[in-house]
Amino acid sequence: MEATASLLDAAAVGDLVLLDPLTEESLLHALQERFRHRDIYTYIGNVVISVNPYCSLPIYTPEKVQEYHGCNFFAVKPHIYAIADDAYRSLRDRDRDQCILITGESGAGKTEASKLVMSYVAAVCGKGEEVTKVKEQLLQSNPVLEAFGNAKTIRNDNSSRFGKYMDVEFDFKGEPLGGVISNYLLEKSRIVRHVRGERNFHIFYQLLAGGSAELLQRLRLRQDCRHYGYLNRESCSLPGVDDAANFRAVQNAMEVIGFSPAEVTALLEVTAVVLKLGNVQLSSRFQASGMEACSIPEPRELEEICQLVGLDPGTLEQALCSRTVKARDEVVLTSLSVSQGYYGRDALAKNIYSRLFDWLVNRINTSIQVKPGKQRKVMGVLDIYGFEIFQDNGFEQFVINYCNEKLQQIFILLTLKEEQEEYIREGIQWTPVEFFDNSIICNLIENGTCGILAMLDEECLRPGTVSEDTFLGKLDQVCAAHRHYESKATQNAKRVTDVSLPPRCFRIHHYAGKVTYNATGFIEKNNDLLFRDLSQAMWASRHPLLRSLFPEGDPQKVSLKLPPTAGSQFKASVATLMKNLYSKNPNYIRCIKPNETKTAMLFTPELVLAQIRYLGLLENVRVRRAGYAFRQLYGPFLERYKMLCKKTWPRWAGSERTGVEALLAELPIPAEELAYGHSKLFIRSPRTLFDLERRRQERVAELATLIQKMFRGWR
Ligand code: AD9
Ligand code: MG
Repeated sequence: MEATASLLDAAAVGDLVLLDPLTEESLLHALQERFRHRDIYTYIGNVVISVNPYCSLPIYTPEKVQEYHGCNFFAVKPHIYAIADDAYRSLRDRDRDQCILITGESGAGKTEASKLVMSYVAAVCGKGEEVTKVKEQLLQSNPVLEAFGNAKTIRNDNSSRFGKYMDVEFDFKGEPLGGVISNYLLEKSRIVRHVRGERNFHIFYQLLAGGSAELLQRLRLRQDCRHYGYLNRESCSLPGVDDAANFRAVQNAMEVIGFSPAEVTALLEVTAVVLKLGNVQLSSRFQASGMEACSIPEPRELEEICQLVGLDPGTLEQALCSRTVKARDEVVLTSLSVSQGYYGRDALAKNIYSRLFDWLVNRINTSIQVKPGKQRKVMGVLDIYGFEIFQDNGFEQFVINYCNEKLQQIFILLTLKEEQEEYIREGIQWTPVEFFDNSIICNLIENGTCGILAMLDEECLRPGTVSEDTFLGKLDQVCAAHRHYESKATQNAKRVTDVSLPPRCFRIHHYAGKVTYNATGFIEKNNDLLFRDLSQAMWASRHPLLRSLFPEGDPQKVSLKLPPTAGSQFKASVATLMKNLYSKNPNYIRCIKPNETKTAMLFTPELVLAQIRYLGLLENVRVRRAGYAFRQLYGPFLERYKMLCKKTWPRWAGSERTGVEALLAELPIPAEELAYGHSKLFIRSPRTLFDLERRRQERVAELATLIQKMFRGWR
């Protein structure tokens, strides 16, 4: 039992529930010591903390899979395979749907962790031709989604720019049937802009590096990525990354999933359109009326786009350079300025790509979905962006942190629920514990009419001039008294002078810390509008895939209703996700990034400490040992400690439980420290367990000396 094997060396504790004393420092110290010994995994109960080693460790071999297959969770070293195995067996044998929630900041190892879980489960969940095919399809969804949804960022060379939740479905024998993937909030702004040193989504570089001459010609693409305005002109390739080989892997993966050659071609054609849109240059021209207008002086790129997707160049040009406005019964065509034209062009590229990504997820789902009516058990894996606190935090950080706030809420609810259920199962009295309930922060953001998201929507819908200032004014009116909200106005009222807020900012006190959000861009990003002329132009295309991405472009279906805002869509999908997670048995993997430089085996304490806070690990331990810090089945407990009592040593003839009772009755342990459940013993504080362990070690030493003496006597 690794969890208590070396308890007297607190730094090497495999389960932080047993830390004593429990402080941020002791937690940090324990993780650092374990990391120094290359133990990257540590538990908090059945929560796994994973510290990214940034180098390959020999702990994911087929032998390791065997070692953890069917293991006793607490009898082996902490490992991600142990949690995967425990979750899988609980699903298969006890019919409990599972979810695996993976959180952590960018580069902490979430995506790697999700792949390790999936590959472990794939390795142990059945054989046979049909099953192998399903497994292959499920696993091959990764390279495809990573190609289209991941990019190199400063923090991570393979950063997921979308949130992903995948339900894998199993039959009653525990063999996989298929699955469903949901995606959240793709960072589409990356399509048109990325900071120096980062890249656009991998697929563009992969396509240019790996596409055959024939394919590129067909897509009217040039191989040199520096030719494309949306791609990084400085560095197209990445050290250690073979974009061409990855493209072949993506093509192969699509084939395995079941994409037809025509679908792959259509997908790549639309991808090429996005890339080429970035090269459509606009310039200003003066009309006869003297008004400035926008035009496309060099039509080649535009014409090629139109050839690719069956569009009339005149239609696209008009949609890019002008806008139809309805005034009373008249339809007037007004010319756009060059900057408006570029704004529309970029909005179009972002919209095409993000809708294409949604299409891709749906297409994969069509292949892997399970036929209705089949009985199934489900294991969900969530790989989603962690809490973000940057120098400058915008709308994206706001929604990401909202999502994390919800995950923290569900974590507390589920952990407490699980604890409670275990106590009820074991027939032990449950006394509720004090913990920080973050629903007050969730409410501040999502409350129906007076939450921040609702007020933002209201501003977006209001006719007339709306701006971030009016939005902030409204927030101040409604939220001023909220404990977790702070703005210039509330600071003035409360005469807070310590950390002043920059202009146009508000601050939220999240469970993981205070975050200052800059409201600039909130309204535009929440609105996420695409000029109607552009969606109508796309719908006019003869390319079935492109056309299907813009159903609202059908002139017959012109609706006066505004589409749902980005914030309200996100809120709705988070609500669905929470409902889904709440119905399952949760398993947590909390990932930590130990350094900023992606250096192998380097641990920067300040950086880890910040994450211990963001991840709420201390709260995690507190909730976890809310009632009793330690619990174990009577059998293994008696086996380990029976030497401490003459009655139970070397053998106890009665039941395991009476043996444990007899053993503990001999020791000076206060009664309130212990509780006897139906199958398990519960110990309230870690100290009692340490004490038992110390006694055991002393007894082992005594016995060893005794045996030595006996040997000497014999000789
Ligand atoms: V992001 O929020 O998507 O930007 P992730 O997903 O948390 O981020 P990712 O899993 O992509 O991070 O890990 C980043 C890099 O760390 C990987 O590309 C690996 O090089 C490295 N890594 C992560 N986990 C492990 C591991 N268990 N062993 C070795 C690892 N290397
Ligand atoms: Mg990732």
